[in-house]
Amino acid sequence: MPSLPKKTDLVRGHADSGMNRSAAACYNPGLRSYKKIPAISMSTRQAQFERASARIPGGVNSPARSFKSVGGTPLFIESAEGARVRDTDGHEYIDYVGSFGPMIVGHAHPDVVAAVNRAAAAGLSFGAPTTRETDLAETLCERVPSLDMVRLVNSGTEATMSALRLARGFTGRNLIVKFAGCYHGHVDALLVNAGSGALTHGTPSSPGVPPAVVADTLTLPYNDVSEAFSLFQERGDEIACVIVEPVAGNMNCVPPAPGFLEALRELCSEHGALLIFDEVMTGFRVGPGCAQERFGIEPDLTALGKVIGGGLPVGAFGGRRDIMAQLAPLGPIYQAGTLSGNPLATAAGLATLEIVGEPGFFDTLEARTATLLAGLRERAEKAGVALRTNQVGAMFGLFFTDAPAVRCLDDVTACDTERFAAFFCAMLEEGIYLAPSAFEAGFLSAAHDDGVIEQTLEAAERAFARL
Ligand code: KE4
Repeated sequence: MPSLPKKTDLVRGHADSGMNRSAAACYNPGLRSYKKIPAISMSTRQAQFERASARIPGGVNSPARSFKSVGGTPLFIESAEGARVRDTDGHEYIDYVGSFGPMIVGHAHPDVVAAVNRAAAAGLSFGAPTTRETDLAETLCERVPSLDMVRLVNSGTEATMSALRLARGFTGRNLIVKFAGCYHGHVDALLVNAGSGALTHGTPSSPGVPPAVVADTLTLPYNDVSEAFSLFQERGDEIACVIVEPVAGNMNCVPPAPGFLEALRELCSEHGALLIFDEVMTGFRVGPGCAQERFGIEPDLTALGKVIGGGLPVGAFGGRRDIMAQLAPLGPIYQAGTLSGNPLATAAGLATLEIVGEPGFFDTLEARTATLLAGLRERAEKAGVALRTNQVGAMFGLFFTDAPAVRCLDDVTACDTERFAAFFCAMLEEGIYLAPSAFEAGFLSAAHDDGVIEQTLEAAERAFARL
């Protein structure tokens, strides 16, 4: 076992490593401009990354946080508030990652923190039902059009994995249909042509997944109705379910083409397959009733996560009562979880959903997102940089391409990911933290006010000039 650096070594290392990397911008929100400070030694971050990497594969607990595809060392976050995160070097960044979606009301929102503190003081976990779980279940069923019943779990992956099992058990069929570039968590059966980290690291189909497990997983191009139609014509009576991100957010942000979701709904109904909307990312991100309300499509099952936990581990899956009634202990299809419906996580989720339920919440966020993207396009054009943007609600995508549109995985992979990496690094040095991958969507929060958007655009002007 190699001798691991002791904490004291690391601290000393920081002090005298002399390892200076590029100057990191540091800005004081009060100053409306950035104050370049002398080159900051990057060794703190580097030392922390090396320490983490000694015990955690790749130094991260999720590949999406790695800076592998954009270069450099991940930020280690010390704290966050509103629209900003602060790293362990004391640098502040305007944050467009938002924990990859959950932090839509802003970091450390006082109402959410207070709700979690109150819950914590009453006990952390009981392994028994609590009324707060019922409160959350009722809230989700009231707001999400297709939900008659819902089961709470601890992550989006658990939600999609359970929904798949339920669909296969309910229909007695095995075939699953998914779409290239869509990511539904690291479920074995769905790690085929997956998006997000699986795409960023160029391993859309992960080793360790036995061929037999994915033999029943069929992948179609996103937004391609004719391919879906042909598959159903050929094998419709074998298909248990179609699982789709109603707005793809894991090959960066790709909206559904007009008629795409409607076609999937019709095909599933016609052939007795279940339509599963994976709304882990779009849930309470693209509107108060999720994507299914925005697009007027009722899936048979829905997977949720992220926002419904407000930053704590909550996932959920739900849908038609006749399907959900097949779940243990009511029915024979098994699913379980020690911490499912956890008291703190449900407190954070309920407090968050209360805020996003306020009148106009999503209209304001959608308008601000549009303002941000219009400003970015304008400044990119001024700098002679080919930039396309996609937006649905308060999620967006940036694509360095002069193609007329970005509608599927092939369009996304044809974009200039090198230029994205350069833009990411330039923006980071200007104090703006984008998702560290050309295949991840960006997210606004309620704390991204007009001043934050303006600061972002000023930073982008400088960053585009450096590309
Ligand atoms: P989790 O198991 O990470 O909570 O959720 C999996 C999942 C399922 N479905 C969709 C549509 C998702 O976007 C996700 C997770 N999204 C990624 C971001 N692209 C989470 C970030 C990460 O993996 O660290």
